[in-house]
Formats: sequence, C-alpha cells, structure tokens
Amino acid sequence: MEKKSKPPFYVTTPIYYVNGVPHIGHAYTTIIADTLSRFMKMNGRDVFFLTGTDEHGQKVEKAASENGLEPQAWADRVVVRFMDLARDLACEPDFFIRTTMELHEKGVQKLFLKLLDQGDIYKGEYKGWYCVPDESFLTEDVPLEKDGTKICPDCGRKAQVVSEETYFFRLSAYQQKLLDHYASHPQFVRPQSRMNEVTSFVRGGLKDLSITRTTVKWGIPVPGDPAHTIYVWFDALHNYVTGAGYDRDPAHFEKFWPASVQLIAKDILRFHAVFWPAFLLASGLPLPECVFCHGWWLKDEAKMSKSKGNVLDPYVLLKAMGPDPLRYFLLREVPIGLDGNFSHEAFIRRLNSDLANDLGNLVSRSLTMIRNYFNGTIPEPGPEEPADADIRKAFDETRDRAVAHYESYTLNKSLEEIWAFITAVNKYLADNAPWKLHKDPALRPRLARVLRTAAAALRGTAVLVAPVMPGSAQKIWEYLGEPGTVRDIRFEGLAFDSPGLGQAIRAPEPLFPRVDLQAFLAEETIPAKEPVMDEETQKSPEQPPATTGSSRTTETAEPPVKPLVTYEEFARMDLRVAHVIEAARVEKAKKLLRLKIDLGTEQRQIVAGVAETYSPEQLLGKKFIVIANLQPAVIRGVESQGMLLAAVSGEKAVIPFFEADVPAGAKVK
Ligand code: ME8
Repeated sequence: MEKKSKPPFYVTTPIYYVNGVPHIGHAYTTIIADTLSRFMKMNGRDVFFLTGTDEHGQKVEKAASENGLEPQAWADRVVVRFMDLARDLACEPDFFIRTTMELHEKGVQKLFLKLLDQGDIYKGEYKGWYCVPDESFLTEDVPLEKDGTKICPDCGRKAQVVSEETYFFRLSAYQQKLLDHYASHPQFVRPQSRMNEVTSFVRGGLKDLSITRTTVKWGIPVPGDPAHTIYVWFDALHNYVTGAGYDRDPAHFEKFWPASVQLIAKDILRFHAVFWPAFLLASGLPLPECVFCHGWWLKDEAKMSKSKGNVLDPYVLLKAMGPDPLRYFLLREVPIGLDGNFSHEAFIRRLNSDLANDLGNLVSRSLTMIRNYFNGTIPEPGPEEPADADIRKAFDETRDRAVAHYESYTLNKSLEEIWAFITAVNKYLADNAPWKLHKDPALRPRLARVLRTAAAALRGTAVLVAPVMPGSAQKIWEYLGEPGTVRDIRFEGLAFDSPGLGQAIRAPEPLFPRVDLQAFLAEETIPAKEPVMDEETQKSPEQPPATTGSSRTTETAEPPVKPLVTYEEFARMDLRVAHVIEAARVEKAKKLLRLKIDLGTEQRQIVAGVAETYSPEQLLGKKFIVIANLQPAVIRGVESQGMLLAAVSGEKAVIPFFEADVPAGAKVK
C-alpha cells in the first residue's frame, strides 16, 4: 500500500449549545473549519472534521422548560437547526457529535473514573459563585458588588451562590505543567495575544475545579454516584476525543488524535487553553497542536449572543445567493483573530465588487469570447509574449502564497492573494483587448493566446478558491469543460494549465448576480429554504394567507377563493386557543411582537406581525387562535413556534379575539 507522507489533519469547532438557534457567529466557526478541511484534503491530507452540539447543563435545561419540553425533546428539535445550517453553508463535517450520544457519555464516564482512580478527581464541598448563562464558576478574585452579589467577568451578568457536595478536578497540580507546555509549544494557542492572556492567567495560580453538580439533573451521571451529574464543561470538552473514536474506534482515534487545530472564539478561551489541556495531561492523552481563537462578529459593536437577542440569522444572507458569498465575506472581511462588526452594506459591497465584478465578470467575459470567437473550443495559441508569461508567473507565485496562507490558517490573506491575481488577469484582458484583436484575422493566433491564458487563469483560480467557495469553483470548472470535480485536484503540482485544446467550453451563467442594497435591505427577513416567514404576513410562502373570513373583499387580482381542500387536509392543522402571558416588541422590527403564549399543556413563543395594529399591552391577557403545529421559523433572529390568525386589511392585521371565556389550549375546528 502506498504510504501517505503528509500527516492526517483533524479540525474541530466548539460544540454549540442547543439553548437557542444558530446565528452568524456559529456559521463563522463552522465555515472556517470547513474551509480548512477542504483545503487540507486538496493538499493531500487525510482529514477529520468534527462539529456538533452541547446538549447538557442548566442552560439547556432552562431553555427546554421555558419551552414546555423535556431537555432531550428540546435538544432533538434544536439540533436539526445546527445540522441544517452546516449543510446549507456547504459545510461537510465528517461527524456531527451530540453530547447526548451514548458513545460520548460512555467515553466521558470512563475518563472521569480514570481520573478518580488516580486521584486527579476527589470529592469535597464547593461553595462559591456560579454563572448560569456561562455555565462557569467565578474565580475568587472577582470582587463583590455593592449589593453583595458578584458579576460574571465574562458576560457581565449576575452570578449566584451555590453550595454543594462536589467532585473536584485537581487543576492546581497542573499549573507548572501547563506553563511548561505553553513555553515549549508557542503555537499551542494562537494568535500570540491569546497565548499571552492564557499564560498570565495560569501564572496567577490555579484552584481546583468543581466538576460535578447535584442541583443539575440534565447531565451525564457520575458513575457509581448518580446524585451527581458531570459538569457541562468536563462533559463537553471531551467531545473532541469521544468524537474522534476514544475507547470506541482505536484505529481512527490513533490516526487523528491529537487534533491539528481546535477553533474557538475568545469567549471560551480559558476552557480550551487551560482546563482542556489539564484534563488531557491528567488522562495521559496528547494535547492538540493548536487552539486557534478567532474574534467575534459584533452587531452594532456588541457581541452577538443568543442571550442578548442581537443575533443575525444566517438565512437572511443565504437567501437567493447560496453559501459562497457568505463564506467569502466572512473569511475575507476580517483577519481570523480580530473582531468584525457585521454590516449588510459591507456584505453586499463585497458581493458586488469582489464577486460579481472581479471574478464573475472575468468568468463570463473570457468564456463568452471563447464561445463567440472560437466556437466554444479552446484555440491553438500563438507564441507566448512577455505579458502572457507574467500572468503565468503571477499564478505560480499566487498559488504558493495562497497555499502558505491556507496552511497557516490566515485565510483572509489567501483570498487577498487570489484577488490580486484576479485583478491582474482583468488588467491583462483590458490591456490586450481580445475584442479588438478579434477584428483582425491576422491576429487570430494572438487572440487565441490571450484567451487561452485567461482560461488557464480561470482554471487555476477555480482550484485556489475551491476551499472557500466550493459551489462556484465547481461551476467554473464545469463551464471550462473540465472533467471530474475541482475538489479532486491537488494543490501540489497544480500547474498553470489551460483546458486541453479543442475542449468544449460551456455557456456560463452569471455566477454572482449583482444585488441591489436597498432592495436587499427592504426584504431582509425572508430566509431562503428553511421554515420561512415573512415579517409582514407572518406566513410561509407555501402556506395560505393568515386571513379569516371571505377573501372576496380583497382588492387584489387573486382569485376570490382558493381551490377546495378536503376536510382531512384542513384537519391536519392543529388550531388552538392561545392565551397571551407576555408580550414585547422585537427590537428593530417595527411590525413584530414577540408573544409568550399558554397553550394549556405548554408555553411557547411566537412572533407576530401585528405591532402596527396592537401594542404589547393591548395583547396581554388576550385569547386568540394559533396554528399550533406549524413548523417553527426564525423571524429577525427570533424563533416563532406557531402562528396566530388575523384578518389582513391594508397595513392592519386585525386579530379575532375570544369574547366568551374559553380555556387556553382548547381545540378550534
Ligand atoms: O460556548 N462571533 O457554545 P455556544 C464569532 N457549548 N463566533 C461566535 C459568536 C460571535 N458573535 N458567537 C458564537 C459554547 N460564536 C459551548 C462550547 S466546546 C467544548 C463547548 C461561535 O453555542 C464561536 O466559535 O455559545 C464560539 O466560541 C462558539 O460559537 C460558542 O458557541
């Protein structure tokens, strides 16, 4: 068997909490991981890419109970969102781990017992401050506030005192070992600024860490002492080894562990750069090569987070444009370690300039000329001139630099290099003006050389951008009439090669249609494929309008009444009486209210496009009809688990309320 010379590559994302739906921040880490995975495969390495969900702990328990569900049922519901998002972003993890999987739970229990047996875990009493939203214990140096409470230094919210019997992990024993590791592995934490932060934190001293809870039921039980559940971080961090096959698939585990790069954002740096390597040192497992900490995507200069409610729904940006522009934008706009303030304007600007203008036009101009001037086949060229040789040389240099940047995870630099090359090719075409050469039959060999050079440049560009924009790269590949898939090409040995002589070029379609910013902003809330709701009508496109009564009064040109449905079709809808128990406006959405409704057996949140007719106060305590079995949807980043019925008349949405008393949850038929 041929022996692979390059080492395997293992990349991870954090596993995301299922206490809310995914947003751009989650999309970002997953896109980085997928891009690295695709690049490394094209660079000849065997790759394992792991992502997943963190499903235990108080936070998830709370989200589930607020939504009237058992934690597992809640996790089962939310995990689908994360899986779908990965797919819709064209991300292809090799394994999606959930911490509620048996394979993970068993691995965690085994590791817990090992550390208990060897004395790295011991039983004691914990008294101190705990931050529920962060699932984290506060260190003693956090000062008391005037009111006697403590504020979590990570998220700024109030912590609470907990006092309970607990198992401790002997973190203090690992202080020097960690410092030694940082010193001997300067790339263990990147960028350097984060390494400095971690080193000084550890130098400040480490206290033993409480790693079990008796008050949290939703967790992996401590083997032999089920009153305790394992602290969510001890549980979650080990996904990186259980997911790779620890104690389950030794061959796979040996091959891929330790991870090559573990991607995180700075919010979870301490967990990954201090606790995690300490757990691994204790278990005798090798440490990951690198914990790479990227910055935050901010919205209005604040970190996007589910608990702050300022999250951006990735589907808004995926609509109609597919994943590639979003992947490109997120990777190009900011260097990986820095924060970026997200703006739709910047997104559309890059889409129009870098993608539609620079790359899209280059593809369509070059290929259209080959089709028009040479009947769609690559022509026999005249001799190479210095300008052609410059492009060939520029490609070789671009390839080497882009590959070096991909290898060192500086993805924005890689894209900068590739776009400098695209600009050079556009200039080459402008300087050599094939449309003018075409007019003189004597210049046909020269024309052929210029278009062949352009085709070779496109071929090379398709390969170089494939890790970031897999779909568009494959399209360019196919337009060029190249066989197979671009992802099967290897960077090593990638030459500046035009498609073969006589190879048929296909008619290109516009790769990146230009987007009008104003039009885009005006309909910003309509996601593409998922359960979709429109802010105005609050209905999905496939669903009937949310009107009741006769539609004969509508002024539109629509037929007066829709085609007949059978009773069975109607009966598939579960209509219920909903009682409004909380009502608030949705920030920055003038038409939307967020309503908490009681359905008798459970409470839910719905988002309703009625804010122009009703204030939140007017709806409190009211009862109306909702469709209770409508697929949930995200509207302006807020999840809606049902839809109320209202008559729509012009700008108004008028809700029929129940006048007689009727219990919440009663069926409507
Ligand atoms: O922390 N900008 O899960 P989580 C950039 N379950 N990245 C962001 C981001 C933003 N505004 N918001 C989130 C957890 N992320 C734990 C992890 S791992 C063993 C357990 C990304 O759902 C970023 O990768 O809060 C961040 O570290 C992660 O999502 C946090 O996801």
